[in-house]
This record gives sequence, structure tokens and C-alpha cells, in this order.
Amino acid sequence: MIKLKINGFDVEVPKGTTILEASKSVNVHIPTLCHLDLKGFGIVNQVASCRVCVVEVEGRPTLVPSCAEKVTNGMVVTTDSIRAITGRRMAVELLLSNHPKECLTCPKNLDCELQQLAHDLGVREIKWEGEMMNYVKDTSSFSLVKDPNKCVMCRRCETMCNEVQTVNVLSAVNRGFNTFVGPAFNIDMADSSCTFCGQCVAVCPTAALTEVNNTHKVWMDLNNPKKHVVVQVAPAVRVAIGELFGMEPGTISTGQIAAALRRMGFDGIFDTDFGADLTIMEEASELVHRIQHNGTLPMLTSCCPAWVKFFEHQFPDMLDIPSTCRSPQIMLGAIAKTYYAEKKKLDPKNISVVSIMPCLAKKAEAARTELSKDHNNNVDVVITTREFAQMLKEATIDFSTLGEEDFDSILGESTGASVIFGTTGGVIEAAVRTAYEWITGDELKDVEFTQLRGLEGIREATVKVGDLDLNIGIAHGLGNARKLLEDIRAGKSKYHAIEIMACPGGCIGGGGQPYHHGDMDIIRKRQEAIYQEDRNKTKRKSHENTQILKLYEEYLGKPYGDKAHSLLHTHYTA
Ligand code: HC0
Ligand code: SF4
Repeated sequence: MIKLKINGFDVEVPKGTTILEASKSVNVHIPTLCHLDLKGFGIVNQVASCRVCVVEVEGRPTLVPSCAEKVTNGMVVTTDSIRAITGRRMAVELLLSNHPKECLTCPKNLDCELQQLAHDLGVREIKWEGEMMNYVKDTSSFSLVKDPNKCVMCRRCETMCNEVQTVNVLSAVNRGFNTFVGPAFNIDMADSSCTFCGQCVAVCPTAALTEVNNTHKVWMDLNNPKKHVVVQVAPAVRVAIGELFGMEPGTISTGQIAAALRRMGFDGIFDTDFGADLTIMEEASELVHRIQHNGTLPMLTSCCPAWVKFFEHQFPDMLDIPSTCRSPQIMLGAIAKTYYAEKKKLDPKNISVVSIMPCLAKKAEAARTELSKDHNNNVDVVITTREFAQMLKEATIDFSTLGEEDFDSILGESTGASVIFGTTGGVIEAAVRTAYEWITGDELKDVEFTQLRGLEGIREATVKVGDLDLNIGIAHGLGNARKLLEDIRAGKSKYHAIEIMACPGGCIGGGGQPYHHGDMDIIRKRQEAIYQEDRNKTKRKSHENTQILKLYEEYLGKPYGDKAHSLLHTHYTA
């Protein structure tokens, strides 16, 4: 153990601890900007580029960045001297000297860490008015906007993209004053191998990286009398949106969301969970079919669009391995524009399907031509959890005082199996609940496969399904997925099925969720809420969803049949 003094108090911490961590352990809060501790992945962004965390260390002539400096025995640290405070303020003033001063209209207004620091450090004037960068914004993609003029070179996005996701799209472009972070040669994001996972957006402290904002499109559709506008809500949204209205992480707001959507004027209020139950009918059928007919194994889940982009770009030789199932959001859109349209006697061209997703890649997924029918996209507009909260504020809907309401029939019923899609491990657990009963013909009494749960980056478990030992692999985060994929390529994989989600914790940690700054406690609370929501349901297996059974009986025929194939399955392109 190392003994030191911080602000006059004795502190004892393990060797290797930084001054920042040692201070935190005794509740001394040192402000930071570039620092990002991604505990769930064992990765720390520690470039010490912003100098916001400087402190005084006795005997040292200059201020020291506390995020990078390790403690030593007998060290005397002062975090709150006038010199340290002035040094920090100066670091922020320097960043502001060439930062656009458009806070009032900035997409990150009141959510910007630089703005918050300027406020907390009492910056009241910027003594240097520096030269400004004047780069064009990159609006090339359906998912994210890159504004290099707001980049503070913290490199948090780079760490996320390169070390956690191993996509390697982002690095420093140009030199000196003109440096910013972007794809090599500053090509458009749409032309890069970006997966649009949005994790760089999730950790950007300013508005250098933000989502494409589609809220105006939704208001336009809602105000167009010719449009029949239906909406669907993804599983993970319901355990996170409360955070944007002052509620605790993990507050379940399903009923309030349905009530809010009704007040906004949607014509049909549907649940992506219905799409998830439908996905299980198809995906469990595909898994059973592959197992029983010597098909390609392992089968990989395919409902995470960032993951789909990742394997298309990085593993083009393995496109026969993922399930051909479209994602729940696309399946629900497809059913809304066919079965629902027929029942309601509506022209599909006049139906607008809006999705509320925790994810930026869902915006790009909705625009994929493979997933459209007769040049009509199955999903028309995707907004994130954050954009949804923004719309509620614009509409002056007081979310926190709303009562609970239900989703609409006929695409609103769901089981507990679909809710758990929102967390890592949930899709495969839902699939196993159904596959078990289909393979064995026996009733599954205990539906909770706890061996598939948790937050470790890669997990594996063997589930007894009759005589079969079903070997399952699970990964969240694309860097972890890469490891499983490389094993398959090398012929070393022992799994029958693998679930992959691109974001930390699965969709609960998606790039469109309330900012969680890498705090795994928040992710854990959202995950607990997902499992609680499953326990709250009377039906917990997808094949028990009565509306789904009716859909097959009245319209689709049998699961994995021809009609289901044309509406609910897809193919991949390298
Ligand atoms: Fe997900 Fe999904 S679980 S990807 O994370 O499968 O975005 O929440 O909506 O489509 O259901 C996201 C979340 C979904 C889909 C579902 C899947
Ligand atoms: Fe990298 Fe994901 Fe950001 Fe694309 S969206 S640049 S893949 S972190």
C-alpha cells in the first residue's frame, strides 16, 4: 500500500493508483474532461491531453495531471489550491478560445461536459480569442453527425472505436492546430467502415459527435393528415428514459411511454417487443432447422445492426453464419405495412412507421435497401431515447406525472422473452426458452437461464435441451465479438449459437440512450430492470404470444415458411 496526503488528509491506496483515483477514494472530486474509465472493458482513456485535472504535488515545479500520475509514498497533493484551480480554469479557457460559441443552439446544450466545466470552474471570460477552425460538418450518414470544429482532442471516441470496438475508423487527421479526429484522409463517415454503433457519440464530451436528429420528421408526419403514423418502442428504452426526467437508473416506464405516445397523437402505439417475439419464432425455427438438418453452425444472432455492419465489413467470408432473420424493429415495420395495413384497409404508402430506439445504427438499418419492399422502407423514421425525451419536452408532456397505459392491439402484445432482448444474453435466452420446448416437446418450467446472464464481455454456457448439450456463446462490445469470430474462422468454435450485441451491456448501453459516461453501475441497474420487467409478465415464452400465433394463423402460415421468409428474412452483402 502507498501512503500519501491529499489536501492535508492521510490516504492509503494500492500501488499503481493514480492521484485522480486516490482522491476519488476519499471523496475528493477532481474535474476531468479527456479521462474516461470504461471499467466494464478494463480500458481507460488516459491521454492527459486536456490538463483539466491538474493538481499541485509538493516539490514539483509544475502542475501535474492527476489522471496520469501514479501516487508514491510520502507524496503531498493539493487539489484545491488557488494555483490548481487557476490552472484548470486556464485549461478550459484555452479550449474555449477556439471553440464555437453557439451553446444556446448546440445539440449538446446542457449535456456538454465542456460547458459544465466552464460553469463549475467559474469561467466568466475567455481571455484569448483564438483562430477558429472552419471545417464542414460530416452529415453523410443516416446515424451520426461529425462536427470537427467542436472536437477538443480528448481522444475518447478514438479509444472507444479502436480499443473497445476494434473498428479502427477514428484517428487524428491533420497536424498541429488543424488536428481533429476522423476517418483516415477525412473520408465521409458513410464511406468508412463505421458500424454506426454510436459508442463514439456516447462518450464524446461535446457536440463533435452527435446523432442525426429526426425529431422534425416525426412532427411533420404527425401533422400530415394523409399519414397514418404508428410508433414502436424498443425494449431498452423503457428502463432508461426515466433518467432524462430525473428518475433513478433502472426505473421501468413502459406504461408511461404508451401514455405519452398517445398524447403525442400517434395512430397506433406498438411495441418492438412484439417484433422480438416474432423474431424468436423465426430465429428459434432457424436454429432448430440448422441443428436437425446439419446446417451451418454456430448460428449468430443478427438483430444488432452495428454488429451486422461489422461482420459484413470485417468477416465477408462468413456471411452464411449469421441468422437470416431481420431485426425486431424491421419485422414489426414489415408487419405494420402488410398485415396491419390489410386489417385497417390502409395503403402501406400512407403508413409511416416511427421507431424509438436506444441505438444510432437502427437509423442506418431502417434505410437499408435490402430491408425495404417495393421501394417503401419498412421503417420510415428512427429516433433515439434522447430524441424522444426531447420531443416530450417540446410537447410539454410531463412524463414523470403520467399514469400507465397499454400498447395498442394488434402489434402490442409481448412476453417476457422479448423484453430481455434489451440486455446482453437476452436474445439467446429468449431463443432457448422456445427452442427447448420445440426440440423436447416438454414444458419448460424454470424459464430463467441465469448461466447466460451477467456483464462479462464474453460468456459461455451449456444448456441441456433433451439429449442435446446446446453450447452457447455471448459477446457484447465488438472487440469481444471479434475474438469469437476469429475462433470460428480458425475452426476452433464449439458453439451451436452465439449472441452478439455491439454496445456495452447490449441495447441498454446503446449509443442513443441517456449518457452514462461508461458508468457500469447505471448499465447494471438498467439490466436488473429488464429482468424485473420479464418477471412482471404472465407469459414469458415468445411462442405463447397470442397475437403472434394469430398472425401466423391468419397471415404468415408456418414459422420459417415461404411468406415468413419473404417478409421477415434478409441476406447480407460484403
Ligand atoms: Fe435493441 Fe432489438 S434488442 S436491437 O438492442 O433484437 O436498438 O432495445 O429494439 O430490433 O427487440 C435496439 C433494444 C431493439 C431490435 C429488439 C433486437
Ligand atoms: Fe467507431 Fe462505432 Fe463511432 Fe463508427 S459509430 S466511428 S464504429 S465507435
